[in-house]
Amino acid sequence: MSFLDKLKETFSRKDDRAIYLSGFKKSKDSLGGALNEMKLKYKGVNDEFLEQLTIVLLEADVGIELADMICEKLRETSKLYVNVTFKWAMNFLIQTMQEIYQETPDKPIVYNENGPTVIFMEGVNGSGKTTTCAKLAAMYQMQGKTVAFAAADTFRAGAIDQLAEWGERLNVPVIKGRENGDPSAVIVDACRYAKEHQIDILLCDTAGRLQNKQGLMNELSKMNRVAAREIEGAPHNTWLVLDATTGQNGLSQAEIFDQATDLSGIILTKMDGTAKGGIIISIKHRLHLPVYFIGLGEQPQDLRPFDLDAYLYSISEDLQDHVG
Ligand SMILES: Nc1nc2c(ncn2[C@@H]2O[C@H](COP(=O)(O)OP(=O)(O)OP(=O)(O)O)[C@@H](O)[C@H]2O)c(=O)[nH]1
Ligand SMILES: [Mg+2]
Repeated sequence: MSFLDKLKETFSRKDDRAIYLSGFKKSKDSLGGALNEMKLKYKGVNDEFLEQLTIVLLEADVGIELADMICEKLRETSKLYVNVTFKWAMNFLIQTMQEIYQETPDKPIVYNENGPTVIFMEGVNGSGKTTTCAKLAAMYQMQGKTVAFAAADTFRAGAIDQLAEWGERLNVPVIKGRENGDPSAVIVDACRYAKEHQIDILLCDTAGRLQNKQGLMNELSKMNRVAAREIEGAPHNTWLVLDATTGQNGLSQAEIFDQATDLSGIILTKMDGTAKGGIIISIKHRLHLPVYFIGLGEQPQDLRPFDLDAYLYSISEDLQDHVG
């Protein structure tokens, strides 16, 4: 049984497959569609085929380093066979993408058994941190957990009110400080509130400034220190919220934040507007950070867990019917 056939079989047995697949409609149409078109244009794995494949992978935001690596591997391996079919090449491609993502195991989300679980949301301006706080709150509430928000973005005018509005809509308490005040003070207050009120999940919205790396590092390390002082092991998770539409720039953002703080995972937002899901593979390869969730819109229910098989299946679904 080929890799694609196996992927199809395991994925068709998965519960809630529609939920997992819904985030990759654009990737399916765009990357899957572009690969499909290649079948009609090229015979075998030759230079033109590999050149076109590189372009298609770059358009999906896999990044130049990985696109070259995948194509080189495909070129070398194809030399071992006399007759290389399109189906073989597609199996090799999708399997290689899976292998790259799985080079390092995904770390599971950490939950604190003995009190509130503290989650820091970080990322550049406009990436979707505040909206993602609302989405995560709705998800955890659905799971029967109690949630609170820490409005630790004291930097941008209006940021506190934006989170407070979500708090009101979702019935989530919001711990606020003064605008332009010290965000670490908000973290301290929020941790204390969470302990006193038996809150399960404390979501901390932070300011997304990247202009000054040293400033960012100092601010984040102070917030880390004070959280750890209040609640053992806090922050238990530090997630980078990344706008999928920013392309390979997202990779350098992830690198800077990863140097400034100890990131534990990624949330990729705005996947409803782009087919650039390939960044998932390049971030995992470069920084060993898993994607936990993807954002698919502006409402609290527009969050989905990320599933690698769903992504790979979406890209290859149409290929399965056509390849011969
Ligand atoms: N289409 C779409 N829009 C999103 C998604 N996530 C966030 N947005 C929108 O992106 C814009 C910025 O989102 P915010 O949550 O305010 O981003 P932020 O990172 O908190 O921004 P700052 O507070 O300025 O640092 C808003 O208009 C959101 O509605 C998503 O998954 N899909
Ligand atoms: Mg915000």
